[in-house]
Amino acid sequence: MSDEAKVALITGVTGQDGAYLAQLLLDKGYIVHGIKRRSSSFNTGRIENIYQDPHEENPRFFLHYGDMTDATNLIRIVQETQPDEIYNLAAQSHVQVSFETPEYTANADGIGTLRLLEAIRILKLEKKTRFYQASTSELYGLVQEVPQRETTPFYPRSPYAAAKLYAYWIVVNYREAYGLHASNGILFNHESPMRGETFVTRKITRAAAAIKLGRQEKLYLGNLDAKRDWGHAKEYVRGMWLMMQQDKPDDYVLATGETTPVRQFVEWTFEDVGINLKWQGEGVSEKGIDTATGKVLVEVDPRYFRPTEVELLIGDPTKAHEKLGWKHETSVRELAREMVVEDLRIMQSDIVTKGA
Ligand code: NDP
Ligand code: GDR
Repeated sequence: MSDEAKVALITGVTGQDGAYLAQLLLDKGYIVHGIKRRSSSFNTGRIENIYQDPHEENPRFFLHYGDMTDATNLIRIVQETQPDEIYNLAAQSHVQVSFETPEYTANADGIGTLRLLEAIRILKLEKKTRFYQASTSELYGLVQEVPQRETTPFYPRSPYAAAKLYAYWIVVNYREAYGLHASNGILFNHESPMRGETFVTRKITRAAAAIKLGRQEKLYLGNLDAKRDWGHAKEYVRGMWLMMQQDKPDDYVLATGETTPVRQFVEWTFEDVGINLKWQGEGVSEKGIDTATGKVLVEVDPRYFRPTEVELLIGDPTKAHEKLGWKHETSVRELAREMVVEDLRIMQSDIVTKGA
């Protein structure tokens, strides 16, 4: 490797993982280009701390307007930036929303991946540019094997997962057909204080903080029995980078190997704000009740049920341990605490600022 700084291009840089990855790569001395979408409201909150005014001296972080549904735009950005590594993190990433917007999800998440791969090929960057694809444990869907590993058969259960299945295989195909250094990270759920507010963990931690501060009455959730293998996003982006540093491209599971029901995550989070819950009833009638006051704080709302659900995810990260030297550090219990403590802090400072 020469002494020149490596150049990375991150799609989805304004998302949870994009923000952590951009920070990691800047810390490693990379020049980082990110693609952001035009939005009528501010959408760069997560990367505010690393944003550099282009007028500063020697900036290393650059943002470009773009969209995964716009091939000419993607080709131009790849051409202009000539990246050593592309991290394709952009996606319509909400599973439930994908049932409402299946065609858009297929376009952005599935064909969008193809557009980027084609950009590499059209620009003849096959030998220079390495490619990371944000694949997902949602590919496993309906349980075929436990724990799930790289060889477990896929059975997608949503338009999102079906779109990501196409993306997974087109990455494998371009690797085999054109010799691209292209890898799939099959990442199990990973969360953080920067997690989007409508994913279940953040929805729970925000609600627990708001209920504690008297700003919300109740939390409505869907399937409390779903089990997820939750890790910390900050650690998972390091795994992405490690995949790009290997001599040979390959596909890897990143997971903790531990699974937790949604109900348990709710209990922990409320416990961390000083509320003990007991559960009463079953199915749609199940309720979470404050043992101190008898108030119902958690209810099930079938509107959050999915037409087809993924009931159980638990990953086997042995290959990543052995080949990448990657291992998760934060337990799901610690993760829940970090998230709710941060949401409490944000809401308390909001109260002070607004006097609300
Ligand atoms: P987020 O939803 O937080 O971020 C998604 C990013 O993609 C945002 O920057 C978003 O922009 C951008 N985006 C969405 N649609 C488009 C589009 N059409 N064109 C360009 N950009 C677009 O997701 P995460 O950071 O949590 O996840 C990153 C990737 O990893 C995603 O591909 C996700 O599917 C995948 N994944 C995530 C896992 C997780 O547990 N977090 C697990 C496994 C895979 P904007 O900010 O404007 O909305
Ligand atoms: P998931 O994450 O679908 O696993 O996809 P999400 O947090 O949305 O759901 C996890 C589980 O919780 C159940 N659930 C609820 N989910 C939401 N969002 N809201 C609720 O009110 C609620 N109640 C119960 C869900 O049914 C589900 O079983 C995430 C995304 O980041 C994907 O992009 C990524 O690929 C996968 O993780 C791995």
